[in-house]
Amino acid sequence: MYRENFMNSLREELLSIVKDKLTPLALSYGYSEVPLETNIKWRPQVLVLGNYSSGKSTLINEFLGADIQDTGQAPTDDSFTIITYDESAPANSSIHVTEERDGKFLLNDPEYPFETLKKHGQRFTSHFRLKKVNSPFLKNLSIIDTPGMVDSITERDRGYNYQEVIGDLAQIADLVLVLFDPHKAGTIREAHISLRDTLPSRTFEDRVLFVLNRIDECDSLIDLLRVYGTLCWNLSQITGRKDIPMIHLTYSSNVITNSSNKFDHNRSHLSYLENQRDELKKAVLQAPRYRLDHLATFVETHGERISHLLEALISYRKQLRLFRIKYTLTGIFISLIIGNAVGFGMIITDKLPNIDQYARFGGGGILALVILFLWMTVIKKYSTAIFNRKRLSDLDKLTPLENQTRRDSWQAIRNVAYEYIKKTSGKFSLKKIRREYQVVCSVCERGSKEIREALNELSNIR
Ligand SMILES: Nc1nc2c(ncn2[C@@H]2O[C@H](COP(=O)(O)OP(=O)(O)O)[C@@H](O)[C@H]2O)c(=O)[nH]1
Ligand SMILES: [Mg+2]
Repeated sequence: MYRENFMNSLREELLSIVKDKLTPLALSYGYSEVPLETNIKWRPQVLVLGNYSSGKSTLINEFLGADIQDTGQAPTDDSFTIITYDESAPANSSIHVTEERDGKFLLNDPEYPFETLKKHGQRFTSHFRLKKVNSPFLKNLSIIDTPGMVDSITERDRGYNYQEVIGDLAQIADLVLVLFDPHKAGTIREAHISLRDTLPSRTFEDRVLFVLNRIDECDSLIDLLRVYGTLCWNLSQITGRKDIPMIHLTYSSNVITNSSNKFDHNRSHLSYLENQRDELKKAVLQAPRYRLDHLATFVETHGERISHLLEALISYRKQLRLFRIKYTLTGIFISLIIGNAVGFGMIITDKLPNIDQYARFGGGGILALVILFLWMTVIKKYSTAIFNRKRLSDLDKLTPLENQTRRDSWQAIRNVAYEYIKKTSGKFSLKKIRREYQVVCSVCERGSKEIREALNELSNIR
């Protein structure tokens, strides 16, 4: 209970940092079109991915304790289903779907974090739905069941970009389960590419759990080891890493007790792996804890990027200020030279003899003022436009990019900086932006340190 309260208050605190400190800046500088907290304000979420028939829905049904999702050998269910808790349902009633909603509702209700998925179009909307279930398993998390990956189905057949949808959902999710089955241990490229491209690289390993499911279908222990080896090999080929990620080996005992022909195999080794299902269940129930890590990384990543953006804008604004000072001084200098030259010229050459000396000198002064006026209005506008054009064409000079982290964050915000400078032509207050920069820096430095300390403290609480 104490641990739960601690986690809730930490979660609230992190959300309020995002809401109060980062979102106002993200919106005003065009870093994001929707409040940053849109995707993370809801319950912790577990995304279940995998080939079709790898047993995603069966596994989910087992977690929930009832047949909530359709299952079957053929690719039956081609929808993305959000399965969430129904608090209003009586606790003692049998586990069942208490309410169903369609994609249109789900994408438009601000209570849910799926607003950003609207862009995937009508076909996606009709393959997106919500089920409310009164299963206690869902008390602190929601599950997203997905249609399986089928190599023969192209994006055009689906009518929406599957990989992009997976990528967007993975960003929202706190934990991603990737399921394989012994028959198709090699076809994981599609899922992996979406995950790799969308999850920040440093969170990838923490957030993704690989599961080799349906291991009861391996004829023997040797067969299982062969399949496991193939999967490891494929994973290392795709991830480009030599170390092998943890792979949970599991199967659904409900299914094998229901199908008699499975008893032919020599499956004595399965008894050693019996506990794996529970381990996996435990790991999934950790989703609220992953949510905190996710939030902490979210604060760090966005804080870092926004501070980088402000830093670039400050650097641009300073260069513009220097340009303006130099420009004004040059204008004063030129107008004084020309005014004086004309004044003295008229005196020396003794042109206009009926006008006295002071008036001739005054004439030079007026000419100087006219030149300065033109310099500071028409010519200034033109020169500033040239200055801006030059800066925009060489934007990378605005910020030092000494290491990969800096280059990555610059990549994420370069375009935002470009659009903001273009839109404002540099008419923004240096003082204000400096103040905002201080705020974000304090979030990045002090905030994230305190968050990590709190997370460490949390792992010490039983
Ligand atoms: N033998 C065996 N069959 C399973 C297991 N899990 C699921 N199945 C069967 O595999 C088929 C596909 O399962 P389903 O959950 O619909 O897969 P999904 O397409 O990934 O959602 C169904 O007929 C299940 O009964 C398992 O662990 N062992
Ligand atoms: Mg399914």
